Amino acid sequence: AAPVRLEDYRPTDYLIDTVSLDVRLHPTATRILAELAIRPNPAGRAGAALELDGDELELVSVALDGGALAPGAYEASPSGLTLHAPPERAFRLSIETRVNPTANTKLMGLYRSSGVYCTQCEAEGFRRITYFLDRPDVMAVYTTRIEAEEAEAPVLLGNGDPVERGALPNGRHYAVWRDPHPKPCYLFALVGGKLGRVGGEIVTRSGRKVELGVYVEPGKESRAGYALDALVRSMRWDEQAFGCEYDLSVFNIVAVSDFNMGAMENKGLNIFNDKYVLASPETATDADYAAIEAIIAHEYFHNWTGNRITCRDWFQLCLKEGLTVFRDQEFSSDERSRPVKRIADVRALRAQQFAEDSGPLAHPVRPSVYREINNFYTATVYEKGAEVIRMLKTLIGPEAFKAGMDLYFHRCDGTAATIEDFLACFAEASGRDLSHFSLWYRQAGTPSVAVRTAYDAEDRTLRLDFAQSTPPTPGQTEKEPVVIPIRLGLVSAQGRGAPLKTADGRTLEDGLFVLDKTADSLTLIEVPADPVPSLLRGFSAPVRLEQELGPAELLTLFRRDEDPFNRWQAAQTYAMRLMVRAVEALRAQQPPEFDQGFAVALGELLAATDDHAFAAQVMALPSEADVARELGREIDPDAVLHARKALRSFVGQTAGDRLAQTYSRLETTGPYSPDAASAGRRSLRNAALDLLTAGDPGRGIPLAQAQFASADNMTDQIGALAILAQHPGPAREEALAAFGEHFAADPLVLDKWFGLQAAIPEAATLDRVRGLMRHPAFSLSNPNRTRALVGTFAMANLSQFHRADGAGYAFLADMVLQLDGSNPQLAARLLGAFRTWRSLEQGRRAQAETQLRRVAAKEGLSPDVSDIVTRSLA
Ligand code: BAL
Ligand code: ZN
Repeated sequence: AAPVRLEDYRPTDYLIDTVSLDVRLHPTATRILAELAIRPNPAGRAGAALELDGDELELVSVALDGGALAPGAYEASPSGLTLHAPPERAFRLSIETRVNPTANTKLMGLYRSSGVYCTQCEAEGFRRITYFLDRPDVMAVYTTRIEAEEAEAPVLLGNGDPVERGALPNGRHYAVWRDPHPKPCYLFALVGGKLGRVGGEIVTRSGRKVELGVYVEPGKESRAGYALDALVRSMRWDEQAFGCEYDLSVFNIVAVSDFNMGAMENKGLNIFNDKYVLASPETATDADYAAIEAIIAHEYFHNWTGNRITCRDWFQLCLKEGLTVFRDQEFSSDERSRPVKRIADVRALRAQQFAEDSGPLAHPVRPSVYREINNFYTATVYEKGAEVIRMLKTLIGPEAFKAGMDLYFHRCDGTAATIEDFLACFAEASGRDLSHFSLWYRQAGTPSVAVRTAYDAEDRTLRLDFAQSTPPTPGQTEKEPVVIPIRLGLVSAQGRGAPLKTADGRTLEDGLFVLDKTADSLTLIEVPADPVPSLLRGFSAPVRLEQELGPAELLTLFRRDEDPFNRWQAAQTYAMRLMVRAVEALRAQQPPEFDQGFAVALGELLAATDDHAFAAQVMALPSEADVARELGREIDPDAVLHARKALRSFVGQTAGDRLAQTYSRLETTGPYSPDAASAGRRSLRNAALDLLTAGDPGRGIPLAQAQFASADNMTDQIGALAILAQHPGPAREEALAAFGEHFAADPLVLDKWFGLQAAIPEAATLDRVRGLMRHPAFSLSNPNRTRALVGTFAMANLSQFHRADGAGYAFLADMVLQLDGSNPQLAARLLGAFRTWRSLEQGRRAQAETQLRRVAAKEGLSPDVSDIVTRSLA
């Protein structure tokens, strides 16, 4: 496909004001009658042909203002419908198409998932239902009539408010839904099927009564309560935090089991991957509960940031996604622990976005060109997009940020907007020029900030010299300095934070220093002796910080920094250094050696803290992928695995007694509750057992076995199983077999079982994964199952995917090629596991390249896979 470029944007030649759909559901031959009210766009070209998008469509009939079209007046194919000379006035176009939902394995457009009809239209799925101007700046009011056999689909749901429903002859029935809010077609949805419902009600702040429904597979209603609760809290929070009120009389969520993404924000009818709806103590972990809460909130928040205000074109995807991620992060921070949420978000940002940004798939938060838009639902657009919003708030302050958001909601409501429209609101509200700041949207790559500090004991001044640089990324060899807000403070060995006075007599407001040049410096005066600069507090910018701190200084920050994020960061940096040194030792055939500083400080923390979730985050050492990224080049994943194992074992031994005490001290009784405090307690207890077992398997394995056998909740049960899985032997195999058997009929739990085995860092894992593909419960047609087994192996098992013999790469290439024919979006996602291939040592690099070239050479690749493989090899 030809590349689409931001600079080529122009308005459509026609507008579509209303869409009336009549959908007659049938498993293999669904008919869609669409009536479109079309008129020439004053901003478009007069007299132009009308070119409607289509994708694998079968045209049954087309009529203009109720009359048949002459054969030469139009041209139709599965991928488009063109009217050569449409009227130069408003007209009505009636189109009938036929589609096969059962054969739709791409899961885009209208498809069936376990017998339930559902739709996915973002980004370009509506064109798989009817011919349309399938782009977000075409906004229309939709009325949808859905008809089906009542026995097959007793529940019929659409966007907006329900208008009418009734019985029809021959066991059929229908429902009519009307959405009064103009929307782009990517927000269209319908659902039909046998579904159970959990309902609720909310009255909005202006008194609107809203009926809430969460629809799930019949029999699973008892697992839908938490999602409903999270929805109610999200709706309240958005009113209070952002002044956003819901605008229809009904809000429905439907959970389906085959879904390419996490969830979708269709207007008034969110459709979810059931993984992010269904939860019970016995089947969902604390992490699942937290993810459900965050994603329910995220999709709901889109009602304003995405739906009321949508995107002009797909280049503006971050306008809705980055902003909505920022909003869901704030919601979770308010509902749970803010520092712990920040730490978890930064971990994920570094793992996903930093990895993406340093490889061949790097792109700006707002890309300027794409070949396949489905490949841009990325960590950069979402997570870095959210970081850019966070920086904006830091730079202009919370009041101006709020005023900017209010202005945005007021000014852009009902429009398809751009990043420029968005930033203009904040420039106006704050009185600031944000043109330099906007570079964050255009420039890819993770900036590095190097800091040198010099303390003058006589003058009591501290000089900090900052320098920033951004490495080249595909298509952007030259980089400019960006605006980097650096929150900072000083920590002394005594623990008191010193005031921040600058040489010109100012106090540094909120500890904020803005680095907007290639190099700049800051001199602080009246600084007491021994200060340790605590920089980038709260991770105030998505950059790599290069700061020369010794072990004693890191421990000072770890013990005394008032900023919890930097306390955690100091511990991570300490552990990272130990592992990097261990990798170097192992590659030089030397045994790794560790000092006790980290383990001792960890022991102190465990003895003193009552913030269990925070302590658990400290105990989770940087991952193998984190270490690999830190090394940056010539990576040997086996050395990384062994270095990390050695450190975990060393810490487990050194702090063994303290870990054992922590484990027994935190035992809980009473019923399971998913609240943050209880979850924090469980996470620390499991982290303690994990490290204890790493240090002394003889001590830890029996404890893990006992916990596995007695746990009354999935967090503790899978926590124990994950520990056992790290240690080969009968204890592991017995526990895995028992778990697999017990949960054989529970797909979401079985996914955990598949995933856990795919993550075992041992040479036999690839064979185990191959064996599991023959398991009766395995199917490549279910995205969750495929992601659990194949995705976990490729994305979360560094040493085994990157086996020296290349067998991991060959396996993934086989999977990608096999999946490309049925579900190209999923295939392209999996292929993304190669994104770090150039940073590997030479042997693996060559093996990875061989497999990428094998994929690239295949005839008839989908645009999705072709795009990823081409960029990966460029
Ligand atoms: N819009 C796609 C799913 C999401 O980000 O909410
Ligand atoms: Zn979203």
